[in-house]
Amino acid sequence: MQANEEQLIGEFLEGDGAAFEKINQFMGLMTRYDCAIREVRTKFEVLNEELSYKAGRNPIESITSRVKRPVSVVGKLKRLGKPITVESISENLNDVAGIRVICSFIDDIYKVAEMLSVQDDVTVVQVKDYIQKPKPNGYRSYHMIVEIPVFFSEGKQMMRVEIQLRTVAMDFWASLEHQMKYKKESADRPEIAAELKSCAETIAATDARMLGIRKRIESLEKQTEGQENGYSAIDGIKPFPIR
Ligand code: 0O2
Repeated sequence: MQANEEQLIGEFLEGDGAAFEKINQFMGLMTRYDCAIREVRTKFEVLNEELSYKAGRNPIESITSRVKRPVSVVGKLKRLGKPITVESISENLNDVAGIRVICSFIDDIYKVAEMLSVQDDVTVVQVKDYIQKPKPNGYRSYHMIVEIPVFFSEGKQMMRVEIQLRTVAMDFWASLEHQMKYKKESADRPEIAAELKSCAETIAATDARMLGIRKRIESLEKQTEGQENGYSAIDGIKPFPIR
């Protein structure tokens, strides 16, 4: 926080030192969550870079992130019946730091999730696979809560980050569905909910078909490559080169 911001808040609180201290602690915690996001984002960027070099395509299309807004943090603590304190935030909330990883294909989601999980500074706290088991409304995504160490000036702190992995198509559905939730009166109507669910299923089927197409192309490329090298690449088994 900039010095003039501190001054402004101090003036706003009319010299209430205790409240000012709490705001300072809150801002400090939010900054630490922001740093945790950067650490996890870098891990995904590194994986994307390496996999793109190895496979000639990017498994990750884009990454977005956010630190939960103060009003949402307080709202969630209230909903959970937990104390509204700075300590309570890190004790009770897993999704203050959130990162969304948009992948090209369904198998990319599982590939990058697995590659992150096996890193020895990453602890997977929770996984919710809404791809294998979609929500009743049709929502699909792969959710993980991970804990990672972040090194600050006063030492190491374990920070939790919520990761949502989904395909471009799943993201398209979730973003529009999220927008329409705000128009509550129409979103609650069963025929609209059914239409939205049907769209989610069409999208899931399209995702599966796109993956099928990519796999067919890859297998054709392997065959051609094999023939060029004098190999026959049937079922991935490479016999001795034909002389
Ligand atoms: P925002 O603004 O995206 O942060 P919990 O976090 O455990 O208390 P829940 O619902 O059990 O609550 O967690 P879950 O299932 O892991 O979902 C958390 C996040 O997933 C939500 O965050 C949404 O971002 C997304 N999500 C879950 N279900 C849906 C859905 O049906 N539609 C859409 N569009 N997104 C969904 P927040 O906190 O709700 O909001």
